[in-house]
Amino acid sequence: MSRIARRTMLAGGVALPLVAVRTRPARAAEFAYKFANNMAETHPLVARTREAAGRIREKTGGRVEIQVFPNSQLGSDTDTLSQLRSGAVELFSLSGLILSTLVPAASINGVGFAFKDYGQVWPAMDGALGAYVRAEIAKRGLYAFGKQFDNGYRQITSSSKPIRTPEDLNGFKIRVPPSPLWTSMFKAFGAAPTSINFSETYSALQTKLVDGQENPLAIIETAKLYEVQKYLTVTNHMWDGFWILANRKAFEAMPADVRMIVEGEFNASAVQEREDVARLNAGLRTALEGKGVQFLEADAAVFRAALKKAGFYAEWKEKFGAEAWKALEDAVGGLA
Ligand code: X2X
Repeated sequence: MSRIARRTMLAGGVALPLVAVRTRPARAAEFAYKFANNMAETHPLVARTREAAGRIREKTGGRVEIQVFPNSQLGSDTDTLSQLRSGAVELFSLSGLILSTLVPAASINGVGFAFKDYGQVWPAMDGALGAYVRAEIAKRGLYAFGKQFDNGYRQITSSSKPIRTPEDLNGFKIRVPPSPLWTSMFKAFGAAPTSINFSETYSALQTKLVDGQENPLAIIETAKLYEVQKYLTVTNHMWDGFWILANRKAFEAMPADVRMIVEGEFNASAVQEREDVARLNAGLRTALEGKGVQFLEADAAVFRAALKKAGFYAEWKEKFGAEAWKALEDAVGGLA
């Protein structure tokens, strides 16, 4: 109710106490934060994020109100990362590989064929390798929560031809997310990669600006990429996850006990989302085949040998530096 309206009422001699005519909630949240992500509404990351927000509201007695914006509603990943840094967005889940444009070490988990399986992924990312990356993130004014959401093992899709061997990638026009490691990797395969944010990927495939892309099955399904792609090659060429990032000033504006609730609930949701993705994966091949996608098996050893021959591992060992490379090899064994 505006001040003028209130005055009018008083002038009119209405005896209602002011509190009875308030139209806004009794108490606005002390911390009203935005959480951005690039996932379709149907991806488990979105539901788990909303659940975390609900538990946080409850456990903080309404002091913290987190509004979730899926589907790159607040902008592309590149754009949202800028907003996170400026504080226009307070929370954002982002692939470490894209974050590497700001924090170079954050793409370390994307080194081709590094993680044999999830039995290597989670101990590393929840352990020493993840701690190393989080410390690097902290140097850039951002705060990364302890647990990551799973994105998944990435697979190559194509609308133009089946990809069976690294030679099939020769000159292949493929969308990759904006990140030097992705571009380097697909150049090493001999492909012609173009950096495109996820928010533009469906239309880039639909208009044939590019012929292919690579993503985990859960995204190919929930973002409906199967509508514009025909073949899927099971390469498992990289494992990718989403850091849950906070603008550090916004995070530290909350008292310590509130921060603990916020991070604790997001971490709990991240662990549940990992299980959701694992469960989804079990049925996704059949589901996607049912939608007309043709699956092909790839010999990972042949793809890996192609990267090695092109000097990919040597290049990235040099770029990441000895400390980061050791943290990775401690987790997955010798690479180069
Ligand atoms: O941009 C992609 O391909 C996605 C959705 O997997 C990431 O966020 C890295």
